[in-house]
Amino acid sequence: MSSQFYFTILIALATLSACSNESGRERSLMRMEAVDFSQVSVDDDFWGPRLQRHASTTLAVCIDQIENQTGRIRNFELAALGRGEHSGIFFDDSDVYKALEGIAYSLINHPDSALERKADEWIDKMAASQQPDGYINTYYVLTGLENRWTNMDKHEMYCAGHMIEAAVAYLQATGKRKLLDVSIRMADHMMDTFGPGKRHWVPGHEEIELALVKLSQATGQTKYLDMAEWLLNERGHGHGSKGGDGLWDPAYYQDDRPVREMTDIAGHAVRCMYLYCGMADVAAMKRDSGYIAALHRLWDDVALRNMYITGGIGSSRHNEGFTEDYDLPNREAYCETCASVGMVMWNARMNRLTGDGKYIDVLERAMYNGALAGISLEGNRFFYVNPLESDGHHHRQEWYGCACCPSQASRFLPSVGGYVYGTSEDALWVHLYMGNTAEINAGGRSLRLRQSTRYPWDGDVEIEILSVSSAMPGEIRLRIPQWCRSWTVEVNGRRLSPPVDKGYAVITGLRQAADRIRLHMDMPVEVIAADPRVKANLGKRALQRGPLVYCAEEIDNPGGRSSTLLSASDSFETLFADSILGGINLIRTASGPEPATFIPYYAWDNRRAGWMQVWQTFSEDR
Ligand code: FUB
Ligand code: ZN
Repeated sequence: MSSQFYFTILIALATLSACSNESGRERSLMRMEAVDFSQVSVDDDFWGPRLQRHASTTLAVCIDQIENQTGRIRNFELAALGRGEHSGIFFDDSDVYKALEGIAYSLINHPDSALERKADEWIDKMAASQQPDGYINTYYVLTGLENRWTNMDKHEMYCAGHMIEAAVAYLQATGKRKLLDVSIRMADHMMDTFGPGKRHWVPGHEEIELALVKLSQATGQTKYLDMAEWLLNERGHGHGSKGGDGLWDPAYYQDDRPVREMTDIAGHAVRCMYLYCGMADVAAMKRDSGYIAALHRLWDDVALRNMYITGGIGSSRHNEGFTEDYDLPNREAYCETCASVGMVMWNARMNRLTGDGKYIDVLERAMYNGALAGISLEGNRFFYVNPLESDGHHHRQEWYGCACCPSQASRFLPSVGGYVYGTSEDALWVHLYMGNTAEINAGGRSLRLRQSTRYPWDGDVEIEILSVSSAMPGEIRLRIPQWCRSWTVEVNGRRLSPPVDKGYAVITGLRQAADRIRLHMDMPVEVIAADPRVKANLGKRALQRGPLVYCAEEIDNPGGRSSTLLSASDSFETLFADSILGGINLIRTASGPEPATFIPYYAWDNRRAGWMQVWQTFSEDR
């Protein structure tokens, strides 16, 4: 199911009864609530070591880069003094906020008082740099406050949005609200300056919209939600197009038409993702079916015509975004890490709006492939661009001049626990399979459960209800991934045949703590053909097993690229190799004279440099 490959095509435009622009805010349209990262402690053999390395290595790399190798913290110190030279790019503050958000998530699984002190120290410096009127942005404080709010492209609201996200995460993780108070003052400053009857404004890089919704939820103040909606509705009316640097047309900024009229993804990929997240959040709270209809159109355009098999998006380096439908070159693919993380964020929201598992299928694809490839196995190097083919010269780096992707990886990895579960009135939703203990407080009930699994290496999952404060939820909904063709489920050893609703097996009749659910999903190697309109993949096939897309690397295939040829008569064997790449399931062709070897795409470029390719030449017979 994507533009780049065939699977079952699911186009299910939800029909919504809510009226456009209805003002009632009594109830969100979201079909379910996410279970916050702070309630889920992830500890399995796949994610556990990654989260550990994130805490021990990734954050240390980011902190070192932010404090010592670059002047990002110095910018805050100078801005607090009100004098000095700004260093770096005008939106570098955002990397500090994103790393801080990553620290907040990390503190849940890895409490660390020294790290928390570091975060508090950063927050003190941020707060000290805030201007008396609430404005905060080191670039303009140090280069001339008189120029602030004159150029839509200068990311002032983007930086503010990342600050708000960090503030909300840090409050959830630690209970400390100093940065939240700073954020409130900045949000109030923005609302004093812009809004109905005040100045027009179109943020050139979205992010503030979703952040204002978070701020609204954290403070209970609907005015921030209203501001998010106002900003979304500013787009497409000519208010922003004169403010940029003149390099790009309005479509690059998603400012060429009102958001509710959008039909096709266009322009810069990360901006699109953050925009769609903001639209979904506002639509849910405002019960706006116009936004939701636009999101469904956009989702089809992304998932069916513009997405790589890795869940990556954005084929063009030129605009860090889109060209035309089905233009999905492999070697030149841009697939920015931030955009894959954006796909995770947006699809989580679409799932919450609709209760449809197809969004988690895309989320999982982006999470395990496009996004996870963005960070090295040791956690100390990052990809910005994620091609699906390389001649051996594309490598992760410790940092980038524009460091949006390293800081994105630093907040994405430890946030994965927040995508595992959802709750609705009388149901617990299990979206993703990863080992964790969760303490879920929702609907007046507190539920403790343990999920155990070797996923993504096999498809066996056990969920044990450890305790429940009152009656069990009426339903437990287990996602049956789209890649899975055959599965079974047992409760307390008894095989069930539950109904499946929009990709979820609906288990009812659970009564008590100690109830145990076992899900088995067959996980064979799948040979995937691209949509024939993707010229780059004509005559090629890719391998996928469970949620993981596989690739061939030179080091495992010394016979050269031609040795990875796939044919219709191939059979495959899988082999868990615990000494390779941190422990992976290899795939080998079990037929043909010279077996070819394939590794998960996320793990490429962690050994000796060499060529890599996801799509292999295919012939009907060998
Ligand atoms: O402009 C901020 C971030 O830097 C964007 O999201 C990335 O694409 C990179 O350009
Ligand atoms: Zn990035």
